[in-house]
Amino acid sequence: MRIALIAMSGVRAHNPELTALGLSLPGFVERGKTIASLPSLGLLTLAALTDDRHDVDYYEVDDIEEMDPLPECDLAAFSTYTAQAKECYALSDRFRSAGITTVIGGLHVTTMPDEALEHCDIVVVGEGEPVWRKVIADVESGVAAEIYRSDTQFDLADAPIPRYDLLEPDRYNRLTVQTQRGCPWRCEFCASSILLSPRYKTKPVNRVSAEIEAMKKVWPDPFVELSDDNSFVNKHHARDLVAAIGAQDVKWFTETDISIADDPGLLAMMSDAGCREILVGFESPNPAALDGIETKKNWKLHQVDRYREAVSTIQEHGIALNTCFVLGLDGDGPEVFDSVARFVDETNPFDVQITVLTPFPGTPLYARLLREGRIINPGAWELCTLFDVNYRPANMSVRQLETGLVELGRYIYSKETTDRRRAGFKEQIAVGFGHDFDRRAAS
Ligand code: B12
Repeated sequence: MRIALIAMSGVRAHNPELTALGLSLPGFVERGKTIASLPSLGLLTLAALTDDRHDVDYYEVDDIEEMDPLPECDLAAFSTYTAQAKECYALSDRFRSAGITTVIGGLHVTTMPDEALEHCDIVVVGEGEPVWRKVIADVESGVAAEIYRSDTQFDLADAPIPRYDLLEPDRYNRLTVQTQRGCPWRCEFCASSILLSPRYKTKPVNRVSAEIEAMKKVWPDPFVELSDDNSFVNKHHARDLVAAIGAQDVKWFTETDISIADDPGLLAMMSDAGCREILVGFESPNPAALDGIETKKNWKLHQVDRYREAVSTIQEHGIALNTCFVLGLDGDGPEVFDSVARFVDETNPFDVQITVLTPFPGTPLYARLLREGRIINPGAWELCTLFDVNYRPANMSVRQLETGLVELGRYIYSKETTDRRRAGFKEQIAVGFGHDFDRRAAS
């Protein structure tokens, strides 16, 4: 069979003020360019599980109109997140009209399989690895079911090496490797790999090394983004992982939680091993807003007192920190915009990410807000961009949240504030690295 693997691969924001701001402010543009150039690791992974008998082509689609004519294939396999789900459906409809069988997988359809089935022949719910070969075999023999569920948890020790060779490396400024799925914390709003793997699980480090080596065959000196949700939960595994990545001599980025600041030994190892930046969800500087967002142990509430110290501890190790804030949490009112600005001014994280609370389908947040009648337009998946407001905040108006996001963005991403923050970061590196700091800051 000829199989077209099609990644919905755009970045989206519908709020026109924010889009205009994004066009003019370096902070948004830089991050936008970085993330917009990531390939679909899910599809590259499935490609690796596809028997050589089949021909596999990999496509990324930002504008569905541009996929004209449709590629010739027997099976079109789509991967999408929520924001582009409707675009994915429209494209799948076109393939079906052309008589081509379609299958959709990924986080969105995992939570909305019946909706997806209105637009495709087959939906895969959950992790793709356990069922992908069966899907292909059943399509080939004409007996495919409508829904395949990967009920058994996939063991990452069996992870195949993603087919990086299908990529044109010039199109990307970084490539991804995944070292774990799931997260021990249960943040109410999280719509990430926890939807696929309720259990926290890690990939053996020798597999991670093998994947980076495969990546280096197509891009000898890659910048690696770990597409993890929380890389360093198990600090023993973390040490092995960091040592293995360090042996690959690459620069890398990952996402983790604030407990990393408790482990200066690990931070030092990460710094030596080429870690250039980590992203950590701070969510809000305000304890009242953090209360209850981590639904298991209220863990995030108990971290807030050490937020400030954590920023300097991490950055003194020469690792840039991207502090992420979620605006519009139930415990935050309009004062949150000033609080975030103040926190950022006083602590100087290298990067700051501000997004609005977003009820993604499949999350406890979505269920709660729906129950409370606070979702403005249920099913408006195109607004699940992290920048568009589609719910009624508890302690401010929708307009206040929209305006507050834009104004805070205007402040945080202005050249002046960015330069000041980055100068502060350099000073923090100097604390950690003394006279070596120019070399460190430049690398
Ligand atoms: C890389 C990435 C991107 C890349 C995506 C590249 C691509 N085309 O896949 C880019 C930059 C394009 C991107 C864009 C966006 N992203 Co993004 N992104 C990520 C990131 C960092 C890593 C994802 C990843 O690589 N996962 C690893 C792979 C292996 O997992 P997977 O894709 O889920 O695939 C597995 C299964 O889902 C399944 N599967 C997936 N597809 C298919 C297809 C078939 C046929 C089958 C059988 C199985 C299958 O099998 C795979 C293996 O088990 C995550 C955050 C994170 N740390 O995970 C956010 C994340 C996925 N992004 C998110 C968001 C919000 C966005 C944007 C809306 C941002 C914006 N404003 O534009 C857009 C949406 C684009 C869209 N298509 O809707 C959210 C999505 C939440 C949701 N449920 O929708 C996440 C979780 C981050 C967050 N803060 O919550 N993103």
